[in-house]
Amino acid sequence: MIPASRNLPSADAEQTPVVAVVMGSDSDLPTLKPAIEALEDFQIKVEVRVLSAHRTPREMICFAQEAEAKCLKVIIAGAGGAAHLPGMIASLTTLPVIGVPVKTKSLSGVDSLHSIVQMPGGIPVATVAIGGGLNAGLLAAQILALSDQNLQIQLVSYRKKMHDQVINKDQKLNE
Ligand code: RP5
Repeated sequence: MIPASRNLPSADAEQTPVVAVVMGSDSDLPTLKPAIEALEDFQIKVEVRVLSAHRTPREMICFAQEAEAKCLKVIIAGAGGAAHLPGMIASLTTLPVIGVPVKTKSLSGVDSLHSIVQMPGGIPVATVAIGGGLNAGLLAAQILALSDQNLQIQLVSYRKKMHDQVINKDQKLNE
């Protein structure tokens, strides 16, 4: 069944976040900030939440269960250490979940990476690199661009800018 909130009038729809950036602790914010900033640069409305799979499990479940009805389209979830937050959220929704392994002091984030990337078959989490907040934001934008031509154009222009920067640097080295 299509949730009633999907039929929002367009003014309200513009105000409704379509991507959620969730982190296990506010200490994860520096890692997730590039995702938030990239999405905002593309004028994508973002909901930012601190929700812990082990410290606030009920709130996390509530968020994941309500995500689709709230018209969210993609969830980015970052956590460190025994980083079960992205997988737990993915188990409660069929929205695409992008996992961001947060770098840790003791194991440099390899623990986070393994926790997030090694999901058993059936419940996928699209995992980016350790500390890969920027790519998580860009991947979320690319998913949204599948049904948003204006966003697709912006992404092409973002890539062109990157391309031109490399060409300029290459030319300068050979001047
Ligand atoms: C995880 O534990 C969080 O995602 C964070 O990366 C890590 C440490 O949390 P704090 O002790 O900084 O709150 O749940």
